[in-house]
This record gives sequence, C-alpha cells and structure tokens, in this order.
Amino acid sequence: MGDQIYIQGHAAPGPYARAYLEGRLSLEQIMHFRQEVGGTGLSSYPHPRLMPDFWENPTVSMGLGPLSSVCQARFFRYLHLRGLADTSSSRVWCFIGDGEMDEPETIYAIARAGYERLNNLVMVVNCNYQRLDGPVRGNSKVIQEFEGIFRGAGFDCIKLIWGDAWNDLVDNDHDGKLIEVLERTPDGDCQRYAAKQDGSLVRREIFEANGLGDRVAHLSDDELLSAFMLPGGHDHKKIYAAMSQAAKNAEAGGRPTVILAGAPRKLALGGWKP
Ligand SMILES: Cc1ncc(C[n+]2csc(CCOP(=O)(O)OP(=O)(O)O)c2C)c(N)n1
Ligand SMILES: [Mg+2]
Repeated sequence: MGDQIYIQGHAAPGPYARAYLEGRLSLEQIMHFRQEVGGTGLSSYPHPRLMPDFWENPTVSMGLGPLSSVCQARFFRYLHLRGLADTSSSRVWCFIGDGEMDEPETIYAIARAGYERLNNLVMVVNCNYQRLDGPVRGNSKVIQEFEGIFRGAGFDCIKLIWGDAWNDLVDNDHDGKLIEVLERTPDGDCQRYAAKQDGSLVRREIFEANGLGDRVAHLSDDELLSAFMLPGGHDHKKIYAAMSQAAKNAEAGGRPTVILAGAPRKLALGGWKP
C-alpha cells in the first residue's frame, strides 16, 4: 500500500501545477480552475467527490487535514496489526498552515498522534507567519511555540528555518549570540524585513544593534537581503534534507515527526491580495 497525503486546502494550485507538468492535467483543465461544475475544470480545494480521480482526501475547512491524517495513520496501524493489509511502509504526510495550528481539531490531532506514537505520520507546518486575516502572532514566535506543542505531545521536531546562505553564519556562531538574537526577533519583525526588502535594515537591527556587525562585514546589503529572503522553508536543499530525515525517523523511531518550515513572506505588510 502507498502513502496518503493531506494537502493544506488552499494550496491546491500547487499539486495542480505539478500534475500539469507531469502531463496528468490538461491546459484546458488548468484554465478552468474553480469552474469544475461544467465538467472540465478543477475544484478550488481538494475535493474527492468533484474530482474522484485526483483527490483522495478533503482538507478544507482548516483543521480537517490534521484530524483526518491522524485517523488515517491510526487506521494504517490498525490494518497492519490485524493482518488485514501490509501498511508497514505506508506513510501519512500532512501539510498544514501556521494559522491552521490555532484550530482545536489540529491541537487535538497532535495530542492524539503523540499519545498513539504514530511513527508513520509526518506533519509539515508551513510557517509563513500570516493567515489571511493578519499575522498569526506577530509579537512572538510561532515556530518556538509550535515546537513546545509538538515536543510536549511526543513528536520529533525538525526546524527548517534558515537557508543555505546562513550555514557559515550559524557555524561560526561559537558563543551562540547570533542564535540568541534570532530566537528573540519576533515574527512581526521578520515580516517587516521581508516586506521592506532592505538588507541594510537587517544589518542594522539584527547584527549591529546586537554588537554582531563584524559577523556580516564581508557581505553586501544585497547579499544579506538575499540570504534573508531564502529561508529554510524555501530552500530546496534544506527541504530535501528535512523530508529525508523525517522519512528515516518514520522507519527508525517510535514517534511521529513534524517539520516546522519557516518562510516569512513579503506580502505581509501589503495585506492579503487575491
Ligand atoms: C475552520 C475554518 N475557518 C476559516 C477558514 C477560512 N480560511 C481559509 S484559509 C485561512 C487562513 C489560513 O492561514 P494559514 O493556516 O496560516 O495558511 P496560509 O494561507 O498562511 O498558508 C482561513 C481563515 C477555513 N477555511 N476554515
Ligand atoms: Mg500562514
């Protein structure tokens, strides 16, 4: 038996784009996104009834994905333990938003997955620090908060925060001061840096204001900005490493895994745009 995937509902255009490149969807279908009622289009959200050959799991509204994914992982376990189906190598992958983490269904699902030690489950939280009605927290750090929730419930936690360009800076942070500064920079400030698109601001506020100006003296403002704008959650090498570690955890460990993928977004200060 294969894997099961639960996609963040309004991320449906991502799988559609991939399916189009793979030749599984036609241009005509793509051009009729959200106009599926006539017969040729694609539904707005994962919808197994409207698109039975494409979607297997409905995930809108928020909270349904995480909740169903835990039921699925538990059901895989059930089938296997009773000798009804070999699900020993089947995984459940669940992609959720950071705003979706506020749903009671999500919080319950996490507790249940930890309690049941569902090591066939990997959750990936897309931490873009915003939800459509505003910042998720703004004045604190969602990734730290989520780490507490997941670890407390019994998950292994992989934090995917900084991209490749930060490797040297982090490796050379022998006294831990840079990490300390980053850990206390609120999400709202990260969004402001991403929105302003100004490397000198990152230099002044993160580095110079904390006596760390020499750490980035060899980088231009533009280099600093592009490093900042390629967070772990957008860096394909880091994403690959995190996913591969998660898949190994599922084989070896007795715990579910979460990947907290950080990706501050430029849109934040501009408000939501259709
Ligand atoms: C239970 C429920 N309430 C409200 C909505 C409307 N809604 C759709 S997306 C969204 C915000 C999602 O934010 P997040 O989970 O952070 O995802 P992002 O778009 O940032 O990736 C909301 C409130 C919904 N789909 N389901
Ligand atoms: Mg979000």
